[in-house]
Amino acid sequence: MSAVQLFGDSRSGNCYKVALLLHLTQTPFDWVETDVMQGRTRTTDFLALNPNGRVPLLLWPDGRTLAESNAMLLHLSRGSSYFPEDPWKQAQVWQWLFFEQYSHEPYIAVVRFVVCFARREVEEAERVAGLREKGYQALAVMEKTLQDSPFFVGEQFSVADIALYAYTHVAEEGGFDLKPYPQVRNWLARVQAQPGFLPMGKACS
Ligand SMILES: N[C@@H](CCC(=O)N[C@@H](CS)C(=O)NCC(=O)O)C(=O)O
Repeated sequence: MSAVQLFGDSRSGNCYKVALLLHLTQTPFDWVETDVMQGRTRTTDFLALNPNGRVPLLLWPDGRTLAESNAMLLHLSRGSSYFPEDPWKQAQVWQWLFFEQYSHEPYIAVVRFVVCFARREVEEAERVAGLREKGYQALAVMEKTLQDSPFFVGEQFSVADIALYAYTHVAEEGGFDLKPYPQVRNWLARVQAQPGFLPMGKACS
């Protein structure tokens, strides 16, 4: 039986976080490169799989699909060490996954996209400045949290860390300065030191 397929753009942190978890859990999968800049998520074939027209997307051999990177992290981490057993800790994981999608990714990832891929930093200077300010607010929340614990949910490296790592470790590609965030930088190194860690290819120069 063939493996689950992960449709993703290799420059995308949302796609990388799913590949990283699959790699850490040694789950076989086939990566299907789907170039968002070429509109590959907006073709009729892709929209039939995900009407929301976005990657990542998981497609199982029996035809089931799952969209939304953090839903994938939750589903794929069940029963593994990357998702805690304790219900309170599970709620804390959800808290950080929602934080990532509402208060972090829309700023840190979007600035990186505008600067690095769309290359419109000059044309969209005002928008970028506003997004950067919100991105720095997210980094400040992370810095404060990591003063008290090595990972986002205590001592255990979890999918909360994987979700937040994806765009934080490439924040500098969007012009964010991580020097004033020593706890965040130490945490990035702790994530990179996890056994089985898979780096994301350098996407932007
Ligand atoms: N909330 C979604 C966001 C997915 C998303 O924005 N994907 C981008 C790439 S990172 C995309 O597919 N963009 C192509 C498009 O909108 O056409 C998730 O976490 O999976």
